[in-house]
Amino acid sequence: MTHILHFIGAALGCGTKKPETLEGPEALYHTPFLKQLNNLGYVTSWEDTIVEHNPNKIQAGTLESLSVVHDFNHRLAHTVDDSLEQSAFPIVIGGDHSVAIGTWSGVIHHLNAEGEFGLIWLDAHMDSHTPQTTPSNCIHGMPLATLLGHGEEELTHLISPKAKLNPKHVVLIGVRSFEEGEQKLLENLNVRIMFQKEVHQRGFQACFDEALEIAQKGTKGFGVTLDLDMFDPRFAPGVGVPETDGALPTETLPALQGLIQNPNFKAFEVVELNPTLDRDDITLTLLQDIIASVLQKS
Ligand SMILES: [Mn+2]
Repeated sequence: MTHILHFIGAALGCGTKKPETLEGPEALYHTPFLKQLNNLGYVTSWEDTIVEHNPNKIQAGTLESLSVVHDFNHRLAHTVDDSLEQSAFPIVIGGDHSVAIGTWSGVIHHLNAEGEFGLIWLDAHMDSHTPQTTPSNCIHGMPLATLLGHGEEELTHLISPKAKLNPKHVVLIGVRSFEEGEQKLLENLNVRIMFQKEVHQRGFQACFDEALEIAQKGTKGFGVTLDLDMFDPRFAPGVGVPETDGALPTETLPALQGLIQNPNFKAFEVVELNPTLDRDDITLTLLQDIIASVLQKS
């Protein structure tokens, strides 16, 4: 099967206090990576880069940036929807993690799968705050709660007023830094959380296999959103909120290998590359290795 890959840059940084995160997509764009993928037999294009519009110069990492995040995600959701309409496989490159609101709202809308879509959330954090529980006011700490239907209507009602995700089809892997308010929300919703401690005990492969089952059972498809801060900072220094004791690429990448061949897998997203914090392109190179693993054909 020939896959048409649409890379979509999601250049948003106002969901974090380190807005240079919006430079992530451009860093990948300027590498020869897409050309190399064409040589692997893919039909690849950099479809578009959605760029943050902030005409009133609202400060990044505040709740006031909600309108900027809303406008951005509205455009991103339609771009992702268009890609799927063309039978392409969207690969979204962030940008801060609040771009997940647009990516998955677009995918779920396209599949008419509100409440019937699986999402695997790979992250050091829970990203499940609401404006009422957030200690930081950063919207990149809220996208999972938003997709579950909790938070400001301006974002939870993006594209449609329905909650995009049903908690029973959602899994987090790699969590090791979180606050009480978001933990309470996820626990009340019975979302399966695999803390990094569990990953250390069982191995990433076993955890990911279980996540695949949860995300596919009773759904119309599933997606994976990968926050580069899931990794130990030794392997991914170029992120805004690094957390020690993270995942190892040598363990994670083999589990992701060939995922593209699963017909239920509908889109992939990698976020939080901050090139200004990277060292020797370590994180940019890891980002390419991750995508290459997912796309590897057996
Ligand atoms: Mn995140």
